[in-house]
Amino acid sequence: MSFALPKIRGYFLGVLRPLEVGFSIIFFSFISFTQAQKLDPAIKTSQAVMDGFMNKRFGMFIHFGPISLRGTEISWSRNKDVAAEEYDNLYKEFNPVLFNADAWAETAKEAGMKYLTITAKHHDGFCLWPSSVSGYNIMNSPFKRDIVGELGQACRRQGIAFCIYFTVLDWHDPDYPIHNPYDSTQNVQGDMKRFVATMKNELKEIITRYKPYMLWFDGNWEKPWTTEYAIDVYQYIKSLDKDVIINNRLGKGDQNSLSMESVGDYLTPEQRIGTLNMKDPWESCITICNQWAWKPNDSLKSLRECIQTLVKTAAGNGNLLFNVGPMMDGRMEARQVARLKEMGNWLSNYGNSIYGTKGGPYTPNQIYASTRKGNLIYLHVFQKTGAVLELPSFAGIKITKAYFMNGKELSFTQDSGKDIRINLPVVLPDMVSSVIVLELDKSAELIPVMNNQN
Ligand code: FHN
Repeated sequence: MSFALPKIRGYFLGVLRPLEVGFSIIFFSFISFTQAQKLDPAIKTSQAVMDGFMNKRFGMFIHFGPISLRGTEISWSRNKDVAAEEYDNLYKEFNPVLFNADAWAETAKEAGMKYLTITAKHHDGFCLWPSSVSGYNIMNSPFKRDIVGELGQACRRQGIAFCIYFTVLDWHDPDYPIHNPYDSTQNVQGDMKRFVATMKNELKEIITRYKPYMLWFDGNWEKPWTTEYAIDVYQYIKSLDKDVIINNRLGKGDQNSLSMESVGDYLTPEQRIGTLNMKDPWESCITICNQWAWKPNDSLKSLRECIQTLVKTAAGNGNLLFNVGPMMDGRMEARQVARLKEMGNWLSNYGNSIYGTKGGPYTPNQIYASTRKGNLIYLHVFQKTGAVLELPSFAGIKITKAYFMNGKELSFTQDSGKDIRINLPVVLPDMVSSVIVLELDKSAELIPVMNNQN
Protein backbone atom coordinates (compact mmCIF):
# COMPACT_ATOMS: atom_id res chain seq x y z
CA MET A 1 0.00 0.00 0.00
CA SER A 2 2.73 2.51 1.09
CA PHE A 3 4.47 2.33 -2.32
CA ALA A 4 1.11 2.96 -3.93
CA LEU A 5 0.54 6.27 -2.08
CA PRO A 6 3.08 8.34 -4.03
CA LYS A 7 1.56 6.90 -7.23
CA ILE A 8 -1.96 7.71 -6.08
CA ARG A 9 -0.72 11.07 -4.87
CA GLY A 10 1.10 11.52 -8.19
CA TYR A 11 -2.05 10.49 -10.07
CA PHE A 12 -4.21 12.88 -8.15
CA LEU A 13 -1.61 15.64 -8.45
CA GLY A 14 -1.55 14.80 -12.12
CA VAL A 15 -5.27 15.30 -12.14
CA LEU A 16 -5.52 17.99 -9.50
CA ARG A 17 -2.74 20.28 -10.70
CA PRO A 18 -4.47 21.28 -13.95
CA LEU A 19 -7.79 21.49 -12.03
CA GLU A 20 -6.12 23.71 -9.42
CA VAL A 21 -4.74 25.94 -12.12
CA GLY A 22 -8.13 25.94 -13.83
CA PHE A 23 -9.97 26.85 -10.65
CA SER A 24 -7.47 29.53 -9.68
CA ILE A 25 -7.79 31.09 -13.16
CA ILE A 26 -11.57 31.07 -12.85
CA PHE A 27 -11.38 32.24 -9.24
CA PHE A 28 -9.00 35.11 -9.87
CA SER A 29 -10.70 36.20 -13.06
CA PHE A 30 -13.96 36.18 -11.07
CA ILE A 31 -12.28 38.30 -8.38
CA SER A 32 -10.82 40.72 -10.92
CA PHE A 33 -14.21 40.73 -12.73
CA THR A 34 -16.03 41.61 -9.52
CA GLN A 35 -13.21 44.00 -8.66
CA ALA A 36 -13.75 45.72 -12.04
CA GLN A 37 -17.44 45.73 -11.19
CA LYS A 38 -16.77 47.81 -8.09
CA LEU A 39 -15.72 51.43 -7.89
CA ASP A 40 -12.61 52.02 -5.78
CA PRO A 41 -14.12 53.81 -2.72
CA ALA A 42 -10.92 55.84 -2.42
CA ILE A 43 -11.84 57.91 -5.47
CA LYS A 44 -15.47 58.46 -4.49
CA THR A 45 -16.56 62.05 -3.83
CA SER A 46 -15.71 63.00 -0.24
CA GLN A 47 -18.31 63.21 2.55
CA ALA A 48 -17.46 66.88 3.06
CA VAL A 49 -18.22 67.70 -0.58
CA MET A 50 -21.47 65.70 -0.44
CA ASP A 51 -22.52 67.42 2.80
CA GLY A 52 -21.94 70.77 1.11
CA PHE A 53 -24.15 69.66 -1.79
CA MET A 54 -26.93 68.34 0.42
CA ASN A 55 -26.97 71.59 2.43
CA LYS A 56 -27.99 73.44 -0.75
CA ARG A 57 -31.35 71.63 -0.87
CA PHE A 58 -32.78 73.51 -3.91
CA GLY A 59 -31.54 73.73 -7.51
CA MET A 60 -32.74 74.66 -11.01
CA PHE A 61 -32.86 72.05 -13.79
CA ILE A 62 -32.97 73.41 -17.38
CA HIS A 63 -33.92 71.28 -20.38
CA PHE A 64 -33.11 73.31 -23.51
CA GLY A 65 -32.19 72.67 -27.12
CA PRO A 66 -33.29 73.03 -30.76
CA ILE A 67 -36.44 71.02 -29.94
CA SER A 68 -37.86 74.12 -28.21
CA LEU A 69 -38.64 75.24 -31.76
CA ARG A 70 -41.37 72.57 -31.84
CA GLY A 71 -42.57 72.68 -28.20
CA THR A 72 -42.48 68.87 -28.02
CA GLU A 73 -40.49 66.76 -25.54
CA ILE A 74 -36.71 66.84 -25.82
CA SER A 75 -35.26 63.75 -27.51
CA TRP A 76 -38.34 61.53 -26.90
CA SER A 77 -40.40 63.38 -29.54
CA ARG A 78 -37.79 62.39 -32.15
CA ASN A 79 -39.20 59.62 -34.33
CA LYS A 80 -42.57 60.28 -32.63
CA ASP A 81 -43.99 63.80 -32.92
CA VAL A 82 -41.05 64.94 -35.09
CA ALA A 83 -39.45 62.79 -37.78
CA ALA A 84 -35.78 62.06 -37.07
CA GLU A 85 -34.71 63.79 -40.29
CA GLU A 86 -36.59 66.98 -39.34
CA TYR A 87 -35.49 66.73 -35.70
CA ASP A 88 -31.82 66.36 -36.52
CA ASN A 89 -31.95 69.47 -38.73
CA LEU A 90 -33.72 71.75 -36.26
CA TYR A 91 -30.35 73.16 -35.16
CA LYS A 92 -30.12 74.91 -38.54
CA GLU A 93 -33.07 77.11 -37.40
CA PHE A 94 -32.08 77.27 -33.72
CA ASN A 95 -31.40 80.92 -32.88
CA PRO A 96 -32.47 81.84 -29.30
CA VAL A 97 -31.52 85.51 -29.75
CA LEU A 98 -33.18 86.55 -26.47
CA PHE A 99 -31.06 84.08 -24.49
CA ASN A 100 -29.59 86.01 -21.53
CA ALA A 101 -27.54 83.84 -19.18
CA ASP A 102 -27.66 86.43 -16.40
CA ALA A 103 -31.47 86.51 -16.57
CA TRP A 104 -31.59 82.71 -16.11
CA ALA A 105 -29.08 82.79 -13.25
CA GLU A 106 -30.90 85.71 -11.58
CA THR A 107 -34.23 83.84 -11.87
CA ALA A 108 -32.62 80.88 -10.08
CA LYS A 109 -31.07 83.18 -7.45
CA GLU A 110 -34.35 84.99 -6.77
CA ALA A 111 -36.11 81.63 -6.48
CA GLY A 112 -33.76 80.77 -3.63
CA MET A 113 -31.95 78.11 -5.68
CA LYS A 114 -28.32 77.35 -4.77
CA TYR A 115 -27.28 75.41 -7.88
CA LEU A 116 -28.27 75.15 -11.55
CA THR A 117 -28.03 72.22 -14.00
CA ILE A 118 -28.18 72.73 -17.80
CA THR A 119 -28.70 69.99 -20.42
CA ALA A 120 -25.39 70.50 -22.24
CA LYS A 121 -26.15 67.30 -24.23
CA HIS A 122 -29.41 65.38 -24.11
CA HIS A 123 -30.27 62.02 -25.76
CA ASP A 124 -30.68 63.77 -29.17
CA GLY A 125 -26.90 64.32 -29.08
CA PHE A 126 -26.92 68.10 -29.74
CA CYS A 127 -24.14 69.94 -27.86
CA LEU A 128 -24.96 73.37 -26.40
CA TRP A 129 -21.24 74.20 -26.24
CA PRO A 130 -18.64 74.71 -29.02
CA SER A 131 -17.34 71.15 -29.01
CA SER A 132 -14.26 70.27 -31.08
CA VAL A 133 -15.19 66.59 -30.65
CA SER A 134 -18.74 66.68 -32.11
CA GLY A 135 -19.66 68.93 -35.01
CA TYR A 136 -23.32 68.59 -34.00
CA ASN A 137 -23.07 71.66 -31.79
CA ILE A 138 -24.27 75.21 -31.19
CA MET A 139 -21.53 76.84 -33.30
CA ASN A 140 -23.05 75.21 -36.38
CA SER A 141 -26.41 76.80 -35.64
CA PRO A 142 -27.30 80.41 -36.56
CA PHE A 143 -26.85 81.29 -32.87
CA LYS A 144 -23.08 80.56 -32.71
CA ARG A 145 -22.72 81.40 -28.98
CA ASP A 146 -21.55 79.13 -26.13
CA ILE A 147 -24.74 78.72 -24.05
CA VAL A 148 -22.99 76.46 -21.52
CA GLY A 149 -20.02 78.82 -21.11
CA GLU A 150 -22.13 81.97 -20.78
CA LEU A 151 -24.42 80.28 -18.24
CA GLY A 152 -21.44 79.06 -16.22
CA GLN A 153 -20.04 82.56 -15.95
CA ALA A 154 -23.45 84.02 -15.07
CA CYS A 155 -23.90 81.45 -12.29
CA ARG A 156 -20.51 82.37 -10.87
CA ARG A 157 -21.53 86.05 -10.92
CA GLN A 158 -24.67 85.12 -8.96
CA GLY A 159 -22.83 82.78 -6.56
CA ILE A 160 -24.80 79.76 -7.79
CA ALA A 161 -23.05 76.39 -8.22
CA PHE A 162 -22.93 75.53 -11.94
CA CYS A 163 -23.78 71.94 -12.89
CA ILE A 164 -23.98 70.10 -16.22
CA TYR A 165 -26.37 67.42 -17.49
CA PHE A 166 -24.70 64.95 -19.89
CA THR A 167 -26.48 62.03 -21.53
CA VAL A 168 -24.89 58.57 -21.54
CA LEU A 169 -26.88 57.34 -24.56
CA ASP A 170 -26.79 59.28 -27.82
CA TRP A 171 -29.32 58.33 -30.48
CA HIS A 172 -27.58 60.63 -33.00
CA ASP A 173 -24.04 59.24 -32.72
CA PRO A 174 -23.21 56.62 -35.41
CA ASP A 175 -21.04 54.68 -32.94
CA TYR A 176 -23.97 54.23 -30.55
CA PRO A 177 -25.96 51.12 -31.57
CA ILE A 178 -29.46 52.48 -30.84
CA HIS A 179 -30.81 55.32 -32.96
CA ASN A 180 -34.53 54.96 -32.37
CA PRO A 181 -35.84 53.75 -28.99
CA TYR A 182 -39.22 53.03 -30.60
CA ASP A 183 -37.90 50.76 -33.37
CA SER A 184 -35.07 48.30 -32.68
CA THR A 185 -34.90 47.35 -36.39
CA GLN A 186 -32.97 50.61 -36.78
CA ASN A 187 -30.29 49.43 -34.34
CA VAL A 188 -26.77 49.20 -35.83
CA GLN A 189 -23.52 47.41 -34.88
CA GLY A 190 -21.99 50.66 -33.68
CA ASP A 191 -18.64 50.81 -31.88
CA MET A 192 -19.05 51.28 -28.12
CA LYS A 193 -15.32 51.45 -27.44
CA ARG A 194 -15.03 54.42 -29.79
CA PHE A 195 -18.32 55.83 -28.41
CA VAL A 196 -16.92 55.81 -24.86
CA ALA A 197 -13.69 57.39 -26.08
CA THR A 198 -15.76 60.19 -27.67
CA MET A 199 -17.73 60.56 -24.44
CA LYS A 200 -14.51 60.96 -22.47
CA ASN A 201 -13.21 63.58 -24.90
CA GLU A 202 -16.44 65.57 -24.64
CA LEU A 203 -16.41 65.26 -20.84
CA LYS A 204 -12.80 66.50 -20.82
CA GLU A 205 -13.87 69.57 -22.80
CA ILE A 206 -16.74 70.23 -20.38
CA ILE A 207 -14.80 69.61 -17.17
CA THR A 208 -11.64 71.52 -18.10
CA ARG A 209 -13.48 74.47 -19.70
CA TYR A 210 -16.50 74.94 -17.40
CA LYS A 211 -15.35 73.27 -14.12
CA PRO A 212 -18.85 72.02 -13.22
CA TYR A 213 -19.69 71.53 -9.51
CA MET A 214 -21.76 68.46 -10.39
CA LEU A 215 -22.32 66.23 -13.42
CA TRP A 216 -25.89 65.01 -13.88
CA PHE A 217 -25.74 61.89 -16.05
CA ASP A 218 -28.84 60.25 -17.58
CA GLY A 219 -29.82 57.74 -20.28
CA ASN A 220 -27.99 54.86 -18.62
CA TRP A 221 -30.66 52.16 -19.07
CA GLU A 222 -30.05 50.91 -22.62
CA LYS A 223 -28.38 47.61 -23.47
CA PRO A 224 -25.08 48.92 -24.90
CA TRP A 225 -24.15 50.62 -21.60
CA THR A 226 -22.39 48.59 -18.92
CA THR A 227 -21.15 48.98 -15.35
CA GLU A 228 -17.57 48.56 -16.60
CA TYR A 229 -17.94 51.60 -18.87
CA ALA A 230 -19.52 53.49 -15.96
CA ILE A 231 -16.63 52.72 -13.65
CA ASP A 232 -14.11 53.56 -16.34
CA VAL A 233 -15.77 56.95 -17.00
CA TYR A 234 -16.15 57.71 -13.26
CA GLN A 235 -12.44 57.06 -12.74
CA TYR A 236 -11.59 59.18 -15.78
CA ILE A 237 -13.68 62.11 -14.53
CA LYS A 238 -12.09 61.88 -11.09
CA SER A 239 -8.66 61.96 -12.70
CA LEU A 240 -9.68 65.35 -14.14
CA ASP A 241 -11.39 66.74 -11.00
CA LYS A 242 -11.45 64.73 -7.76
CA ASP A 243 -14.24 66.84 -6.22
CA VAL A 244 -16.81 67.01 -9.03
CA ILE A 245 -20.05 65.39 -7.81
CA ILE A 246 -21.53 62.66 -10.05
CA ASN A 247 -25.15 61.48 -9.77
CA ASN A 248 -25.99 57.75 -9.78
CA ARG A 249 -27.16 57.71 -13.37
CA LEU A 250 -23.68 57.03 -14.68
CA GLY A 251 -24.21 53.50 -13.34
CA LYS A 252 -26.08 50.98 -15.45
CA GLY A 253 -29.82 50.80 -14.72
CA ASP A 254 -33.02 52.80 -14.71
CA GLN A 255 -33.84 55.46 -12.17
CA ASN A 256 -36.16 53.24 -10.17
CA SER A 257 -33.78 50.31 -9.81
CA LEU A 258 -30.62 52.25 -9.10
CA SER A 259 -29.28 52.02 -5.54
CA MET A 260 -26.23 53.45 -3.78
CA GLU A 261 -24.45 50.39 -5.18
CA SER A 262 -24.69 52.07 -8.54
CA VAL A 263 -21.77 54.07 -9.93
CA GLY A 264 -22.35 57.57 -8.62
CA ASP A 265 -22.64 59.64 -5.46
CA TYR A 266 -26.38 60.06 -4.82
CA LEU A 267 -29.86 58.72 -5.63
CA THR A 268 -32.09 60.45 -8.20
CA PRO A 269 -35.83 59.77 -7.89
CA GLU A 270 -37.71 61.38 -10.80
CA GLN A 271 -41.06 63.18 -10.92
CA ARG A 272 -41.75 62.08 -7.34
CA ILE A 273 -40.62 63.09 -3.86
CA GLY A 274 -38.10 60.52 -2.62
CA THR A 275 -38.81 58.53 0.53
CA LEU A 276 -37.35 59.86 3.79
CA ASN A 277 -33.78 58.55 3.87
CA MET A 278 -31.34 59.72 6.56
CA LYS A 279 -28.50 57.53 5.23
CA ASP A 280 -28.14 57.91 1.46
CA PRO A 281 -27.93 61.35 -0.20
CA TRP A 282 -30.75 61.86 -2.71
CA GLU A 283 -32.21 64.49 -5.00
CA SER A 284 -35.64 64.47 -6.61
CA CYS A 285 -35.87 65.99 -10.09
CA ILE A 286 -39.37 67.35 -10.79
CA THR A 287 -40.87 69.61 -13.48
CA ILE A 288 -42.52 72.95 -12.64
CA CYS A 289 -44.94 72.09 -15.49
CA ASN A 290 -45.31 68.57 -16.99
CA GLN A 291 -42.83 68.42 -19.85
CA TRP A 292 -39.05 68.72 -19.36
CA ALA A 293 -38.50 70.92 -22.41
CA TRP A 294 -40.72 73.89 -23.20
CA LYS A 295 -44.33 73.16 -24.23
CA PRO A 296 -46.80 75.92 -25.00
CA ASN A 297 -49.51 76.27 -22.31
CA ASP A 298 -48.06 73.38 -20.34
CA SER A 299 -49.84 73.09 -16.95
CA LEU A 300 -47.91 75.04 -14.30
CA LYS A 301 -47.84 73.78 -10.70
CA SER A 302 -49.53 76.00 -8.10
CA LEU A 303 -47.41 77.86 -5.53
CA ARG A 304 -48.82 75.54 -2.86
CA GLU A 305 -47.70 72.46 -4.79
CA CYS A 306 -44.30 74.00 -5.56
CA ILE A 307 -43.55 74.97 -1.93
CA GLN A 308 -44.92 71.77 -0.42
CA THR A 309 -42.88 69.72 -2.91
CA LEU A 310 -39.72 71.55 -1.77
CA VAL A 311 -40.63 71.26 1.93
CA LYS A 312 -41.53 67.56 1.76
CA THR A 313 -38.31 66.87 -0.15
CA ALA A 314 -36.17 68.63 2.47
CA ALA A 315 -38.22 66.97 5.23
CA GLY A 316 -37.29 63.63 3.63
CA ASN A 317 -33.65 64.71 3.84
CA GLY A 318 -33.28 65.26 0.09
CA ASN A 319 -32.58 67.99 -2.47
CA LEU A 320 -35.07 69.25 -5.04
CA LEU A 321 -33.89 69.89 -8.62
CA PHE A 322 -36.81 71.86 -10.08
CA ASN A 323 -37.07 71.97 -13.85
CA VAL A 324 -37.96 74.73 -16.29
CA GLY A 325 -37.95 74.54 -20.10
CA PRO A 326 -37.04 77.87 -21.77
CA MET A 327 -38.83 78.94 -24.96
CA MET A 328 -37.33 78.84 -28.47
CA ASP A 329 -36.24 82.51 -28.27
CA GLY A 330 -34.17 81.77 -25.17
CA ARG A 331 -36.45 83.39 -22.59
CA MET A 332 -38.09 81.54 -19.68
CA GLU A 333 -41.85 81.96 -19.65
CA ALA A 334 -42.89 84.97 -17.50
CA ARG A 335 -45.44 82.86 -15.56
CA GLN A 336 -42.75 80.31 -14.65
CA VAL A 337 -40.35 83.11 -13.62
CA ALA A 338 -43.15 84.64 -11.49
CA ARG A 339 -43.86 81.29 -9.78
CA LEU A 340 -40.18 80.83 -9.03
CA LYS A 341 -40.01 84.36 -7.61
CA GLU A 342 -42.92 83.50 -5.29
CA MET A 343 -40.96 80.47 -4.08
CA GLY A 344 -38.03 82.80 -3.45
CA ASN A 345 -40.25 85.10 -1.39
CA TRP A 346 -41.32 82.17 0.80
CA LEU A 347 -37.68 81.11 1.20
CA SER A 348 -36.63 84.65 2.11
CA ASN A 349 -38.92 84.23 5.14
CA TYR A 350 -38.42 80.54 5.92
CA GLY A 351 -35.14 79.60 4.24
CA ASN A 352 -33.46 78.67 7.53
CA SER A 353 -35.99 75.87 7.89
CA ILE A 354 -34.74 74.38 4.58
CA TYR A 355 -31.08 75.18 3.79
CA GLY A 356 -28.50 73.22 5.77
CA THR A 357 -31.15 71.28 7.69
CA LYS A 358 -31.65 67.55 8.08
CA GLY A 359 -34.93 65.76 7.35
CA GLY A 360 -37.22 64.26 10.01
CA PRO A 361 -37.77 63.36 12.76
CA TYR A 362 -41.38 63.21 11.51
CA THR A 363 -42.24 61.51 8.22
CA PRO A 364 -43.89 63.99 5.81
CA ASN A 365 -47.70 63.66 5.40
CA GLN A 366 -50.55 65.80 4.04
CA ILE A 367 -50.81 67.89 7.22
CA TYR A 368 -47.21 68.48 8.27
CA ALA A 369 -43.57 67.65 7.75
CA SER A 370 -40.41 68.57 9.66
CA THR A 371 -36.78 69.49 9.25
CA ARG A 372 -34.23 69.92 12.02
CA LYS A 373 -30.95 71.60 12.85
CA GLY A 374 -29.11 71.69 16.16
CA ASN A 375 -31.69 71.84 18.97
CA LEU A 376 -34.43 73.10 16.68
CA ILE A 377 -37.23 71.25 14.90
CA TYR A 378 -39.01 73.16 12.10
CA LEU A 379 -42.58 71.92 11.82
CA HIS A 380 -44.06 72.76 8.41
CA VAL A 381 -47.84 72.88 8.76
CA PHE A 382 -49.70 72.63 5.45
CA GLN A 383 -53.28 72.71 6.77
CA LYS A 384 -55.31 72.95 9.99
CA THR A 385 -57.32 69.87 10.99
CA GLY A 386 -58.45 71.42 14.25
CA ALA A 387 -57.56 73.88 17.01
CA VAL A 388 -54.78 71.58 18.21
CA LEU A 389 -51.95 70.03 16.22
CA GLU A 390 -51.21 66.61 17.70
CA LEU A 391 -47.84 64.93 17.16
CA PRO A 392 -46.24 61.79 18.61
CA SER A 393 -43.74 62.82 21.25
CA PHE A 394 -40.12 61.73 21.50
CA ALA A 395 -38.60 60.31 24.65
CA GLY A 396 -36.00 61.99 26.83
CA ILE A 397 -35.98 65.35 25.05
CA LYS A 398 -38.07 68.28 26.30
CA ILE A 399 -39.56 71.09 24.20
CA THR A 400 -38.61 74.33 25.96
CA LYS A 401 -40.44 76.75 23.61
CA ALA A 402 -42.74 76.72 20.56
CA TYR A 403 -43.41 79.66 18.23
CA PHE A 404 -44.14 80.52 14.63
CA MET A 405 -40.96 81.29 12.71
CA ASN A 406 -40.73 85.11 12.64
CA GLY A 407 -43.94 85.08 14.67
CA LYS A 408 -45.71 84.69 17.95
CA GLU A 409 -45.19 82.10 20.70
CA LEU A 410 -47.54 79.11 20.92
CA SER A 411 -48.79 77.20 23.96
CA PHE A 412 -48.32 73.45 24.00
CA THR A 413 -48.30 70.38 26.20
CA GLN A 414 -45.85 67.49 25.97
CA ASP A 415 -46.13 64.28 27.88
CA SER A 416 -42.99 62.50 26.85
CA GLY A 417 -43.51 59.16 25.20
CA LYS A 418 -47.11 59.95 24.30
CA ASP A 419 -47.90 63.07 22.36
CA ILE A 420 -47.32 66.74 21.86
CA ARG A 421 -50.32 69.05 21.54
CA ILE A 422 -49.77 72.53 20.08
CA ASN A 423 -52.61 75.07 20.27
CA LEU A 424 -53.03 76.72 16.90
CA PRO A 425 -54.48 80.18 16.13
CA VAL A 426 -57.69 80.42 14.09
CA VAL A 427 -55.73 81.27 10.92
CA LEU A 428 -52.27 79.93 10.11
CA PRO A 429 -49.76 82.70 9.23
CA ASP A 430 -48.81 81.24 5.82
CA MET A 431 -51.22 79.93 3.15
CA VAL A 432 -48.96 77.22 1.76
CA SER A 433 -46.70 76.19 4.64
CA SER A 434 -46.52 77.75 8.10
CA VAL A 435 -43.37 77.02 10.10
CA ILE A 436 -43.52 76.31 13.83
CA VAL A 437 -40.16 76.20 15.62
CA LEU A 438 -39.77 73.76 18.52
CA GLU A 439 -36.79 74.60 20.73
CA LEU A 440 -35.49 71.50 22.54
CA ASP A 441 -33.26 70.96 25.55
CA LYS A 442 -31.04 68.62 23.48
CA SER A 443 -29.98 68.18 19.83
CA ALA A 444 -32.90 67.36 17.57
CA GLU A 445 -30.61 65.32 15.38
CA LEU A 446 -30.53 62.61 18.08
CA ILE A 447 -34.20 61.81 17.62
CA PRO A 448 -34.85 58.62 15.62
CA VAL A 449 -37.21 58.91 12.63
CA MET A 450 -40.83 58.70 13.81
CA ASN A 451 -43.44 56.74 11.91
CA ASN A 452 -46.29 59.28 12.16
CA GLN A 453 -48.17 58.46 8.96
CA ASN A 454 -51.69 59.96 9.08
O1 FHN B 1 -35.14 60.68 -20.66
C1 FHN B 1 -34.86 61.62 -19.69
C2 FHN B 1 -35.84 62.74 -19.74
O2 FHN B 1 -35.86 63.31 -21.00
C3 FHN B 1 -35.43 63.78 -18.72
O3 FHN B 1 -34.15 64.26 -19.03
C4 FHN B 1 -35.41 63.13 -17.36
C5 FHN B 1 -34.87 64.11 -16.33
O4 FHN B 1 -34.48 63.48 -15.21
N1 FHN B 1 -34.60 61.93 -17.33
C6 FHN B 1 -34.82 60.95 -18.34
C7 FHN B 1 -36.00 60.08 -18.07
O5 FHN B 1 -35.73 59.33 -16.92
